[in-house]
Amino acid sequence: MKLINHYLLLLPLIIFNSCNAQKKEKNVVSLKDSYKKEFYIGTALDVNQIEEKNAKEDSLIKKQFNAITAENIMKSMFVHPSKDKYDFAMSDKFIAYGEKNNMFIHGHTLIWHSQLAPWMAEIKDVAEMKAFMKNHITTIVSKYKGKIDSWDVVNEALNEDGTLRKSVFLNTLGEQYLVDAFKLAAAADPKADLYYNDYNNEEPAKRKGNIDLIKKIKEGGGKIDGVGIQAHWRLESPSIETIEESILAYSALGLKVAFTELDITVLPNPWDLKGADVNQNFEGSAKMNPYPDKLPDSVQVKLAERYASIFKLFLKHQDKISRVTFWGVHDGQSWLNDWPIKGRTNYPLLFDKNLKPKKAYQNVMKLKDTKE
Ligand code: 9MR
Repeated sequence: MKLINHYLLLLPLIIFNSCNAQKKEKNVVSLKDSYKKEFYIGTALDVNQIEEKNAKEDSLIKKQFNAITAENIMKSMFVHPSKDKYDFAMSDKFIAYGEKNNMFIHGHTLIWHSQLAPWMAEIKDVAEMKAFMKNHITTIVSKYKGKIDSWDVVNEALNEDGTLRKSVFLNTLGEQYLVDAFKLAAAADPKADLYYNDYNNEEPAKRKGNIDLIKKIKEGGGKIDGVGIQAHWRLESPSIETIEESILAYSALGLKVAFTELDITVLPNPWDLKGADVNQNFEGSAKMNPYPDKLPDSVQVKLAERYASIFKLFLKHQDKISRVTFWGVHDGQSWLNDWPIKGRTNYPLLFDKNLKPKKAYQNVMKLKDTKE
């Protein structure tokens, strides 16, 4: 009897606790849920992630992100390794992953001077290059028609001064290759959003070149829907003002703006060092790899503040921004551990190598009212 009485006394507390737990569970939000009204939150996936090799990573990806880009496997050297051979085994898995998880699927990339199959780099003849472009773009875009939501049709066609980069495409077809690429992609899937994607295209000179390029594509009759600013950024640069000017300038052309490969390096860049010899070998240099074991709190805070000011700007212009994609899920997989110097330990993303959310994650989440 006594026991039952005790239980009755405790009952309100038990009910209160369980309601609270439920409430807490409801409030456990993610990046994708917090930003669902503003823009997609994406990540780049490597082969192991596409193949769901690590259950913990997989559940983090599904919980936090609603858009995916293949970090490497859709590049031409992988999907079109020889003239008469396409290999879609991995890209089919990538698409299946996105479909299964109701994710926005971005295609990266159709026409890029880098990671080309060796046979493509050898094309010198105009007719042969035209035939290549038609076959390559039409085959890939048609195969995933209605499945891939947006494409990087052309990637990194500009030099830093805004002029057109010399490439096998420019050398054979001249600047018309840009218009042709967008026309071919639109013909193969009229509903997919078509993007031009580049790095440093928020910087004034390159931005101006990018604007001219977009105008050329439009004047030539190509359909272009958006511009991808890759956003491989640093703690101190580019400035928020420069990024804002770019969002405004590109959207003034009627284009969507996507941040397609966001990460922020916290490591020194040897090319910033006065008098540093570019050809010097920095591998294994302690000065160039200052945080091999742990990121000091002071830098962690700087990174978090940098992410907060960037996302504050993104929120301000959310009506112009379609997607913000991080270039990787966690620090351990980032390409920045190997560039521009191999074998360093970098900390550019929101999750650390053990998949723990960093202070930068908390800051990005804090900007949103997470109780909605
Ligand atoms: O992250 C990618 C890395 O694994 C590859 O080795 C590299 C090869 O060029 O490409 C990296 O991704 C690049 C992207 O495809 C285009 N923009 C720059 C990215 C970082 O280099």
